[in-house]
Amino acid sequence: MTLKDKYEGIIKRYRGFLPEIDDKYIITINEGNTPLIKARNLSKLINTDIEIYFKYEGLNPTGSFKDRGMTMAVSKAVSEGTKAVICASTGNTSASASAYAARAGIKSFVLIPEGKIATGKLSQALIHGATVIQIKGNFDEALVITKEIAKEYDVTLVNSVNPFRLEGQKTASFEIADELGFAPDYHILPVGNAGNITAYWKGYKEYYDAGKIKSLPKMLGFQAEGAAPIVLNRIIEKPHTVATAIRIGNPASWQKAVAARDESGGLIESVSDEEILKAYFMLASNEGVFCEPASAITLAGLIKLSGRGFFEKGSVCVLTLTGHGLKDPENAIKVSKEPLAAPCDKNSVLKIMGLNK
Ligand code: AN7
Repeated sequence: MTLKDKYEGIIKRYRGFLPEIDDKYIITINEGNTPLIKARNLSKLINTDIEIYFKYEGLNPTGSFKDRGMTMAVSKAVSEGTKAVICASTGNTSASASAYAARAGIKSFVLIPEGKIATGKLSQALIHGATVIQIKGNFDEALVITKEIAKEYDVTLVNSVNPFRLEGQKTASFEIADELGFAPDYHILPVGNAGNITAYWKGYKEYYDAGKIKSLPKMLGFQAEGAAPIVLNRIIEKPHTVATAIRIGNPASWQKAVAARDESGGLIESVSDEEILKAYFMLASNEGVFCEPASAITLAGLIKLSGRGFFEKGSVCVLTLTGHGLKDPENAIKVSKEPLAAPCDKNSVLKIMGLNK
């Protein structure tokens, strides 16, 4: 590969499908181009005859899919002379916004719900130099404050209500279609603020209109039972779930997600925290793929649907694993066996290994 062909992020790769941004304003950390991993052991384990692929978005520069949207939103903000960005976040948006702002040399302000974001994400916002403001409230309340500030002051809102965010995020659909050579039959996503499912559906439709794919997937979204406003069709004032990334009770892209569901002939349903954690452990321990609990909801959803005979034999099903497991090590340790302790000698270790004769 020559330097000319070097991968430089989603804006350059998918320029023809994105709002125009002059090269000199592009802020990229080479996001995107994430692996599409075929499941090796899971189909058998859950007794299904569908083909399962993981779009492993945890391998983006800040460890989540948010980077695809953030390169667009921050580049656009920089092109307009913005000096600061602001977001409310359950964690990943704040990690991404602060990293892209650091790279752009502008300020970032992030509002997060106190005590309810995974440690890895908090460490990211802090080390990238954001002004981190923990509020005694939830994400939905933080978003209201954030939107008001962005309206009244000279700071750019980079939550997914910023349309450039969704533009960037839709490129994941392009990558999947480019790699498979066709669109999957089903695409499963976690639904929090509902931006990503909206973006993926937009991406698939644009590729279809451009003649790049000949069919469209059915979009299948999943919310956690304690934070399932779209499923229950009402705002949840006090959302709760172990999957803190999607602890959201009033999604900003609510109607757009409903449209993606209905236009595609898909569904949005919920699963319990118990099902989420079971899928989380199953994925890591059987496929070697470590994602955060919110991402594992996709597998929990697949298992639920598969159990009631939802999928036709041979269907191709892509699951977006939205964030890396290392963001939330506490949950990983909680669902796993405890490490074993041994005195510092070989025989004791062999005994624990079951190899003592
Ligand atoms: C790992 O970071 O809302 O439905 O503020 O971090 O597009 O909101 C994160 C959301 C799924 C849900 N998986 O996506 C935030 C934030 C992970 C996430 C979602 C999020 P949307």
